[in-house]
This record gives sequence, structure tokens and C-alpha cells, in this order.
Amino acid sequence: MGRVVVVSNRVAVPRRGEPAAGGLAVALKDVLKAGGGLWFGWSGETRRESSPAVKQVRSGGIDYATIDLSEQDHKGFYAGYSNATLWPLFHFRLGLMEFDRKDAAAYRKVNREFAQALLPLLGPQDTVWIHDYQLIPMAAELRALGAKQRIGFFLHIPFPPFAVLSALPDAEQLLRDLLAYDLVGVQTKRDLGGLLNCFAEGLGLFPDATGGVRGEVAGRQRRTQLSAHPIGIDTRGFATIARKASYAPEAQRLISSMGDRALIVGAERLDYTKGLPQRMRGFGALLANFPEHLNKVTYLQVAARSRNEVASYRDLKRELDALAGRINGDYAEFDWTPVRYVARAVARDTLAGFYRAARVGLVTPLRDGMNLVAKEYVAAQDPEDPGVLILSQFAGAAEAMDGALLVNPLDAQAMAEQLDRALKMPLAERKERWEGMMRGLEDQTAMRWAENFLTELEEVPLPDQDLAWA
Ligand code: GDG
Repeated sequence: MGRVVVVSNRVAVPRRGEPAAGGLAVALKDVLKAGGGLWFGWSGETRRESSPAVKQVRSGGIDYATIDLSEQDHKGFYAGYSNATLWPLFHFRLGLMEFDRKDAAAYRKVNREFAQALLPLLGPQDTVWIHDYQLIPMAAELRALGAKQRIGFFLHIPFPPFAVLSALPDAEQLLRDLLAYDLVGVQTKRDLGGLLNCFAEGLGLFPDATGGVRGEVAGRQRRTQLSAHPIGIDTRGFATIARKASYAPEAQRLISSMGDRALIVGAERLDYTKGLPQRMRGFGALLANFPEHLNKVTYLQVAARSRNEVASYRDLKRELDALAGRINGDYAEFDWTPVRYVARAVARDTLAGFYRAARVGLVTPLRDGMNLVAKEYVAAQDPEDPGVLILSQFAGAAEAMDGALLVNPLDAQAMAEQLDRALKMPLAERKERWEGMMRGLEDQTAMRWAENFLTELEEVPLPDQDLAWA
């Protein structure tokens, strides 16, 4: 058995004085620790010229290897093609998608540099697991250099159908790049449907009886297994953090500032996929149409600034500032502010305490691969007095969380109705809904997700010549 080698754009190298990483990083680290693994990716540093030098450190039984990128390549690769082209495209937002051949070339170049830097670090028996939309072509670049190891890919964001993906001028190339993997995993059945539709309509490839497609890569036939692997969280761990954090000064300050008002909470990166303006409008509709909640409810939105170098993210910040200001201007009393809007990140533990203090978790993305906030909100609840999750039907999490009140975030009136229902929901119904969801979360943890993906990857039969080589 070789090692597991995880590749992601950013690498969670532990640094002294920094807070512990979140659930996904923890799950990946546990997997890597078990097999003496390696985590490879970008160092987080740019320089005038790109540098092939690999920096390696070992910490907690895991090897970390990172490379620097040139400023210009990183801009085209990250702010450009990854976040201004692929991110909106894969979230069905064609109107926000930009395309520039220079950025597409930088994306390819960075993926090639990743492959060139990683290849010498790989042993023949290693299993490589590449993550997310920034690195789709990396396996094709590794294969072009002769890599024969098992390589898997997991896409954390949605996979759109070909009617959407085909807006990308190099859509077919991107699909062909996926054929270099032995296993491609997506979050949900809906995403798997999108992926299969893209292979069928984009490349004329149809799945065999066991859910794989065949195609040619670097002059040889390969088979790629396709499957859905919904990601989870460290459910027990998060529940413990939330219980402790609810006694910490921050949560106590929040609770005492609420008086006997109910709290609605939302927390995410400030991103246009998360449906933040729609959520503000839904809350506004609650106050307008259900006046019994006036001065009885407060909506706290934590919106951590993100990707400020992309123009659409700056526009979103302005829109939210205006919406929060308008709702407060229209409805506030001298002793009540309906919307508390915090446009910066708060510490993870503090956030967990806030979730636990909230009667309603309001999670309304317009599209989302999974959405971990929905899962964290549920895990954070007090089993004796749990809150209610209101969840967008467009989040991957909605596929399995049937105790949530589902909502179409574009329908402000529907959101107001669900908020009213959640705020009035009796304890017995809250408990029943919560217990069902919690059972699901305890079953589908981040660790189980990683183990299932890697087990499936290990079981994928490799072409005969590859086995002979290994
Ligand atoms: C991508 C996919 C998929 C949020 N605000 C703060 C903060 N957070 C934490 C949450 C949660 C994480 O960030 C966000 O995870 P999500 O899953 O909700 O969203 P993305 O960042 O878009 O993640 C998504 C995920 O990958 C995993 O596959 O579920 O669909 O888009 O953990 O708690 N953390 C802190 N302060 C904040 O203010 N510390």
C-alpha cells in the first residue's frame, strides 16, 4: 500500500498561533495521518517569477509540500479562470461569468506546474486525491508526464448540465480532462445527473452498467468511475464545540442582548451564490407581512469578506449594506434593531455558540454543492430545545436533510411564511425534525465521506498495463 496524497489549491499547513482548521481540513488530516500521507498545493505566496522549488515540512505525522506561484499566473488562475469563470458557471450564473483566453492559459499553466512539482514526490503505489474546480486538468497534466497512479477527483461545488456548461468556450476540453481520473466524485445525485448529461451531450459518452465512462487520454483508453459522495462534518466534535461555546462570553453577550426576542442566524462567506440579498428580502417580507413578529425577532447575519479582488464580490457587499440599512431604517425601534449585519469573519467556536443560541438557522443559497453551515447549525443545537433549519432547495444539503423547512430563496413571500412557521413551531415538532437530521449527520460524517471516497478509488480496476507498472 502506498500513501494517500491530497492535492488542493490551498494547503492547511499548521502554523503556530493560528486557530485550528475547520471540519474538512480535520477530516483530510485524519485520513492522511492514518497512512503517513502527503498534502500538496499552493503555499499561499506569490512572487515575481514562478518557482519550481517545493517547500516541505512535516507536522503531526503528515508531510506538507507547497509551491509558490508567480503573481501574474496566480491572478489569471485564481481570480480569473477559477473564480470569475468556473465558479459562476458551475453555480448556474452565466450572467456573471467572464472569459479570457489569457486566464484560461494561466489556469492550464498552473495545473501543469502543480503536476510537474508533484510528480517527483510520488511513489508508484501512492493514491492521489485532487480537490475542486481550481485543479480539474491536473490529472491530465500528470498523465501527460507519465503518471500511472490511481488518481481521484472530488468537486465540492455543483456540476451543471451541458446546457449551462456549454457556455464555456473550452467546455469539451474540461470534460476530456476529467477522463484522466480513475474516479470523479460529486456531492449529490443532482450533480451526478449534471455530470452524466455533460458527458453524453458534450462528448457522446454514456455510462456503462457500473457507472463509469470510457475515453482516450494521452493516446490510451481509460475508464473513469463517476459517483456521488455527499460531504459531512465532524458532527460530534462540532456539537461539543457549540455546547462549550454557548457558555463563552460572546454567546452570553449575544443571548443577554436579545432579551426575550427570538434569534435568526445566517453565516457564510460574502458570496453571490449564498443568496444573501434574497435572505434579507425574505426577512423584510416577514416584518412586512407578519407584524406580530415586530420587535420580537432579530436576524444576525455574519458575512465573512471573501474574494475581494473579483468585482462582483465588491458589488454584492454594497447591495447588502443598502438592504440591511433599508430594513433597519423601515422597521427599527429606538430599542430594537431588526438586522444585525456583521461583514467580517467571527471565530469558529463563537459562531458555533451563535448557532446554538438561534431559534432559526436561515441557509438560502441560490446554488451550493453541499453547504456545511446547514449541517453545523443542526449539530450545534441543544437536544432539549433545538432550533429550526430553513434551507434552500438548491443546496446539496437539501437532498438528505428532510427535517428542514425547504424554501426557494427567490420567493421572498415563501421565505417569510417559512420563517413565521419556524418561529411558531412547537417544541415536539422541532425535536422530531432535529432528531431525524442529527441521525443522518452522525452517520454521514466528514471522516466517513473521505473513507468512502478513498475506498471506492482503491477498488477501481486500473488498466492492465498500469497494474503491471505498479
Ligand atoms: C464549498 C462549497 C461545500 C462561515 N462564516 C464563517 C465561517 N464559516 C465557515 C462555516 C463552514 C464554512 O465556512 C463554509 O462552508 P460551506 O459548505 O457552507 O461553503 P463554501 O465555503 O462555499 O464551501 C460548499 C463545501 O465546499 C465543502 O465541500 O459544502 O457547497 O461551496 O464551515 O462554518 N467560519 C468562521 N468564521 C466565519 O465568519 N470561522
